[in-house]
Formats: sequence, structure tokens, C-alpha cells
Amino acid sequence: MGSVEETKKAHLPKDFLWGFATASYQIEGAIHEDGRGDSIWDTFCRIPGKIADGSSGETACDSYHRYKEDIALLKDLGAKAYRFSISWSRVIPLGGRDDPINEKGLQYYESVVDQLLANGIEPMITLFHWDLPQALHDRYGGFLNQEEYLKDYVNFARVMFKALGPKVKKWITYNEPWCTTILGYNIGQFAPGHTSDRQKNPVGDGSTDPWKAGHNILISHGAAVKVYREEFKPSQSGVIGITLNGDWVEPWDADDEQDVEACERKLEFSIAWFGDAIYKGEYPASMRKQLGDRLPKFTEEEIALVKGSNDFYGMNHYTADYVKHLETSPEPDNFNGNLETHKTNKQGHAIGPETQSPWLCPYAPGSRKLIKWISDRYDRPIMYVTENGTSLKGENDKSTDEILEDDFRVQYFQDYITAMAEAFTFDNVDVRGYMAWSLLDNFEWAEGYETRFGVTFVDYEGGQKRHPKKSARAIGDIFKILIES
Ligand code: PNW
Repeated sequence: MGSVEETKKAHLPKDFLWGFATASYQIEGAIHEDGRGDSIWDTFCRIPGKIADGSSGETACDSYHRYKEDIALLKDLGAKAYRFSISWSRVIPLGGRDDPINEKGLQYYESVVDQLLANGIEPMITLFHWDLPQALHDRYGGFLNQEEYLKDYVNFARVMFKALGPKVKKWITYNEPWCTTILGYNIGQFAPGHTSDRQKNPVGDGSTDPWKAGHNILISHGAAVKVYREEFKPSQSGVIGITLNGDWVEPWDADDEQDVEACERKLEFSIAWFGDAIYKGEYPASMRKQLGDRLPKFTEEEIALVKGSNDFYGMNHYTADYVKHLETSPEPDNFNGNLETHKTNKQGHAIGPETQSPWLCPYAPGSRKLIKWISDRYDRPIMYVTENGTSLKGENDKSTDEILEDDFRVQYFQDYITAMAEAFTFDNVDVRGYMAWSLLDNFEWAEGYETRFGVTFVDYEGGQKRHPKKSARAIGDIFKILIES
């Protein structure tokens, strides 16, 4: 946090956009309805042992049927915007550029957009939040096949711009490519579960595949942005960007220069991997040094697509780590810059309290520092915080009444939103919006339904009823105070 004085003076601009975020596979359910095709998450969930509670997004929050209720809730909470994602295989069940479009799938998203606008809520659409059509994975290996994948992604993006662009003015090409690539192609914890670890999967090379997949994602992002800017932006006048995730870092031993350096390297391997490509047209030198030829090189043509391809920077942020450098030379599958991350430092001090998510320990000052780090590195881009939120340790084991009193989450939002306002007020950053993760408790990927991130309790066994928690209303109150009147 800033000083007491700073915290008192922190504010946000009058037109600041705030609301809540979700993602298609995590909330929609209805996976077989109205012609939707399988995504890689549908198939991944069917493999025993991949999801903590053996669940899937089969029903999730049933938002495919309950979107009107969800939007009424957004309105009730005072949200000005709603970030949601498109299930690609709902719109193009087989995914490809020559495959049929499913009009019913498209209609669903048109209805969501219309309902939002009728309630005065601005839609912000993520084209891709991890649910790749399974058919594209089977046909040519998905992200690993640059030529085929690029054409299919651009086709999908064009279908969406054409259908919804007249009404939707904020587009996000990808959610967190770091998760798609590292968790999906190195650790194997996320679909499609590829990894070098043969105990977990017979396929995958974690030393090369994530870097190839990342390169192809970046190029397809650039190509989709080019299509938007050339074919749609002149008449639709919206903006488009990518959302990157990133945790803040502090040195494990603040007196050790090598831990301090490792912090920068960690930020480069997780954020600047994509950020430098987009804002500078190159990969960070630290990555080139460690990965050598395993990190693809941009051709001139590719640089032309990728460099300058963000109208805004979408920032997903949750937590922070202590970073300790390693003395040994990097393993081929190392993806983080040859270092260890810890939740306690050399003195045994914890960076933040525990939550239900092993990777998440709240440390709000880190969010102010990270916003500034990104803003400085990329020359003050327009920024939107596109996700921020927390789980609570043991929340799922509590009674409904207790769950609704989520004071820990209220404090989290208070601290993180204030830290963002401090960055805006004192650090010369251009942050224009904030989407809390998440509107609803939902399918938390490999953690299943045991981990809840919602500001709204979803009673999965009790007819999917929605009960706003204390944090749901607290967010509006926090913004009311911070936004200049
Ligand atoms: C983000 N990690 O994912 C996603 O965009 C959301 O879909 C998700 O529900 C939310 O954060 C909460 O987890 C992440 O292990 C998942 O470091 C895992 C990690 C980071 C982000």
C-alpha cells in the first residue's frame, strides 16, 4: 500500500469502467445443446484424475439458460461492464474456416449482448478463453500448427466481429496465453495436458511446444487485430487487445543481487514474453539467452503483424511470489527463467495469507508495482485490469450463511482496487477499467467446483440459485468512493 496520505488521496477518473468477468466454459454448461461441438476442455475433463473433484463444465452455472438472470444481477450490483468469452465450438462446432457456422450458437451471444445493452451494461468480449474446438486439435494439433491454426482463428474472429461488432466496442483476442502454453503444453495441468512428463501423458515436449504455441498465438492475435482494424474498425470504431496474466515478484533474499535479477527475469518469462513481442516486436533477451533456438524467431512479416497490435493492455492479476535464483544451469523444460518461487522469504515472512488456491496469496502493494512496471516498460499503454479476485481457504466447506459473509474477499477487493487507484493517482499510468473475477462461483478448471472465486454464491445442488455474497455489493461501494464525482 501507499502511505496513509496516498491512500486517502487515491482516486479514479469519472468515466472509469468497472464490472465483472466470466468465461464460457466456466459458466455456460449446455455443452451438447443447440449444436455445440466439443472443446479440448470437454475431452480433458473426461480423463480420470485431471479435475480435482472429477467434475466438468457440463452444467457449470447453467448460464446458457440463465443469462438473463445473470445480467439482472450485474445490473443490480451497479456494474458498468461485463467481460465474457465466446465458446468457439458453439459458434463453429468443428472450428475450421470451411466448417459450418452454428446459427443458434451465434444467436446466443447476440442475445447476451442485446440483453446487456438493454440494461446499460457495456459488453467486453474475449474471443478465446482456453476452450479450443477439439476438432482443430484432432485435425492438425491446434496451436502447434501455425499455418492452419492462424487461418482458422482469424476466420473465427471475423465471424464474431461481423456478427457482434456493430454492438460490441471492446475485444480481447486471447485470455492469458501463458496459461494456455505453460499449463497446457509444459506442466500438463490444463487442456490439452501435454507435457514431457511421461507419467502424466504419452505426448508432449515441454522444452519446445510451449514456445511454438506461444509464437503461433501471438501471430494469430496480430492477424486478427489486422483484420479488425482494416475491415471493421473504420465503421465499428471499437478497440482490441490481448489479456496477459502476471504475478508480482519480490526477491527471496533482498540483499542478494542475483535474487533481485531473477525477479526481473521472472517478469520477462511470464509477461514480457508476450508483451515485448506486441509492444517492441521482439522476445526478451533473457529468454533468448536461456532458450536459444527453442524460442522461435520472428520473420519480418510476423513482426509487422505482431508489433503494435494492442489498442490496450488487458491485465489479469491475483498474487505475488518471492523469487530465489538457482545456481544450477536451467533444465530444458524450465519455463520461468531458472528460479524458484516461494510464498515465504528468507526470513520466513509470508507474502500474504493463504487462500484455497495454492498459487494465490494476496499482496496488494504488488499490484500497484506491477501496473507501474507494465506501464513503464510499454510507454504508458491504455490498460484495463481484466481480472482480479480471490478464493477463500475452506469456503466450500462452510454453510451458505457463512459463505455469504466473505469479509476476506471484501478486504481483498478493497486493498487491490485501492492499490490500482494509487497507481492511477501517483504513478502516471493510464488504467481505465477493472473487471472483478468473478461474477459467479464457477468451474475453476483443474480445481473443479471446490474452489470458488465468485462474488455470488452459486448453489449447484440447490437449483443453481444465485446468492450475492457481501463482496458483490462491496465492489460498487469501493468504486463509488474512488471515482471522482
Ligand atoms: C485465471 N495459476 O486463471 C483465469 O483467467 C480464470 O479463468 C480463472 O478462473 C482465474 O484466473 C482464477 O484462477 C489462472 O495457476 C489459473 O497461476 C491458474 C493460474 C493463474 C491464472
